[in-house]
Amino acid sequence: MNLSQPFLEQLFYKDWTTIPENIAVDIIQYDECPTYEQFVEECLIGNRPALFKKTCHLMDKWSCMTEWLNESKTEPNFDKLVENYGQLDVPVTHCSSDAEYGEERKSTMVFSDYVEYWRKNNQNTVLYCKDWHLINEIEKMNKPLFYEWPVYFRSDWLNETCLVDSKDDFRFVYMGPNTTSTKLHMDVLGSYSWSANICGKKRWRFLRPGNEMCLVDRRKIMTNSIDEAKARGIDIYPELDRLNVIEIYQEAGEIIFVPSEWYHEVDNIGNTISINHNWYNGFNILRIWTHLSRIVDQIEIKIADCRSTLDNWYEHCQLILLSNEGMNFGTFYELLYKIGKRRIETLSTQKREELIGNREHCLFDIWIIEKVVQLMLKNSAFLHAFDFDTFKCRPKRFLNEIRTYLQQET
Ligand SMILES: O=C(O)CCC(=O)C(=O)O
Ligand SMILES: [Fe+2]
Repeated sequence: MNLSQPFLEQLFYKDWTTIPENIAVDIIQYDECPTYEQFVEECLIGNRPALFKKTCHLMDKWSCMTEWLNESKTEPNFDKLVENYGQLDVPVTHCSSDAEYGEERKSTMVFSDYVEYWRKNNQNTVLYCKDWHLINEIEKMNKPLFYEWPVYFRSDWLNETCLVDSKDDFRFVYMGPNTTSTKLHMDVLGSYSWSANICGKKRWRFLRPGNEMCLVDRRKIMTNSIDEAKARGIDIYPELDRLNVIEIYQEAGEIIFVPSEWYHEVDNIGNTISINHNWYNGFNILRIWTHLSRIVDQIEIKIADCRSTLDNWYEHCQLILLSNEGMNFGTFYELLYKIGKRRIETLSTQKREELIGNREHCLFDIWIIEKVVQLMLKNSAFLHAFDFDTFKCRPKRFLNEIRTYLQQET
């Protein structure tokens, strides 16, 4: 995660306040590992999808690539999986064509029962074991991890704060038979995600931000299936002819990077196992903030009629935001505060020679947090909904702390 001083200076000069349109429409394919800075530039800041091919060797040393698979490394080793994790409870989604994304039937199964279902796999139901917090469970049991967090995705404020606070994190394992799938969706809060395929094949279909509007029907409802919209045709989806689907197949041993706010649909081909993280960091934090504030604007419009009857109307909007998205402006601010404090702490306590390039990354993180908090203080919903004295540190005081720190360090 090393950034050089010249790269950091470039970041300081960049215009971060306008979010650029995604012009590029293709997926970057890396045959060799890019440098961290190249990935930051092309994918994190460029907000473009990428595929790390097998020749990058990112997953070669992961123990799950041998332990979870049969000898020829093509199929799951069901016996071994049951031996390792059989007694654990796992979340299971019932894939069906009619439910909306996120509204499919969900249940919990004991993993050994799930594997029994999977092995037979002759039922009509298609059960997908997804969003399984296996990594967290393994850590709690103090067992060694079965994968390594690739350096490209390690600047991760979301999981960093979840882990510090021992909250449910966003590191998942997905397992399922042929035809299990994830419907068209954007990741939570417009976060990035990455997905590493252990076995089987995934067909990914991406839409660049904004292009999902072509899948909105005349009643203003968006479909959750690209194929279904195509089958219904232009009479129902008036902008369908502008739809631009970017398709890619991900093989075992390959990693996909999903940028912020790109809708995507995923189909599994064959027995498929993958590891996936959702995350955000300094490079998309302004997008996350803009995304959150856009959702609040929509909530405000929806409940505008209660404005005169509710004296804590702004607070009410934030409560809705928290329950719908798992985050509101208050918890978002606290996250920024936590990361900012941690970076200042790291810079002040670690020896310079230990930090090397990481010093620049910490400085960038603090610098961009200052930008976001500054924007937050211009948002009337933030100013009205919260009593800043209930925060660990009032935003203006926090800004002063950051500014003083940056002045002395840069
Ligand atoms: O693999 C899947 O089924 C879905 C993965 C996904 O949506 C993601 O990684 O963002
Ligand atoms: Fe996703």
